[in-house]
Amino acid sequence: MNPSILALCGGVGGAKLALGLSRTLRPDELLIAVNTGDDFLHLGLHISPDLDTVMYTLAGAADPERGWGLAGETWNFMEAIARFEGSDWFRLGDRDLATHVYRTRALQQGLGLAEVTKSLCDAFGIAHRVLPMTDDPLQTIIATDQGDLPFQDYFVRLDCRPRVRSVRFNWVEMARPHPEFAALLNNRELRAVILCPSNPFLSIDPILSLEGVRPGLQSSPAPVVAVSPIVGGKALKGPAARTMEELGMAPGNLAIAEYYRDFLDGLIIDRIDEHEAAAIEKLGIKVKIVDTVMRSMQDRIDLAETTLEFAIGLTRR
Ligand code: FO1
Repeated sequence: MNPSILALCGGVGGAKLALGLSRTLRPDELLIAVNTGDDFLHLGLHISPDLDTVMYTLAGAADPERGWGLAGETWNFMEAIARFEGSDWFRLGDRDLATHVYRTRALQQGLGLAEVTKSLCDAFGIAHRVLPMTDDPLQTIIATDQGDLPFQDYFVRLDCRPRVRSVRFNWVEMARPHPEFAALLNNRELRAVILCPSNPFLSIDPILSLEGVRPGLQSSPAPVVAVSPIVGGKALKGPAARTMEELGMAPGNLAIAEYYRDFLDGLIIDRIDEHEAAAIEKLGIKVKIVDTVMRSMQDRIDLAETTLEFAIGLTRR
């Protein structure tokens, strides 16, 4: 395997584009590096929400309404565990449970997260390479007006209600990007890097914070293109726009472009945000204006094709 396209991805929003990319590129052409800052131990199980979401989405097995978890899920385990106070805020479906049990046991037996993810992908019939950003522990912590919260406590248990003051990544000094991810980032044959439409501060930033990743993006000969998760000043999914406000930024594509400006060559924004294009281009970042809302499978494929064409056509600054 010698992929030439690298995608960085978080959960539900990003996974839609990852699916489009997987329908556009051969398995040997694409590597998807996935955020693991949301991972946590819950009820004794190692949960990797973004890896699960990308995996289930690529397998065509994700629940289409929620975007996370499996379609056709049943919730007997959840109903049973709800008897024990405080155990049911994070919903694990009966079938989904098998993934977490398998992963937890394999990790306990000494396998790395990437190896376990490969076995899970094989079992789900996914030929494309889905890789955790790191095999090492790294935990996204949201500092809020209600104290420091691990990601899932902030996101699911408290439904993003606490005001975000800052975000940090525990153990980032010790964590290393997965060697396959690091090698591709530094490979001169790399043709493009795509930042999927995931939350820049909560889902992409953990990946960028790993040693060598941001410098690698700056010095790579491959163009780097992001698809914005913000449409009309709002996030399509999740709290990205609110997070931006709470972190003191104006929620919009310009602030995202500024945040990525040290390595970004191109930003894809929605037609509704066309008015932002000129200010973004002033930063030296090319803008492509398209429909970024992915409703159908064809939308996912079209956006993936447009993104690849745009990226490969760009020259690095
Ligand atoms: N998201 C929710 O909003 N509520 C849940 O109960 C929930 C359970 C869950 C279980 C397994 C899994 O892989 C993902 C799950 N998610 C749930 C999604 C997840 O917490 C978030 O979408 C991501 O962490 C954000 O990228």
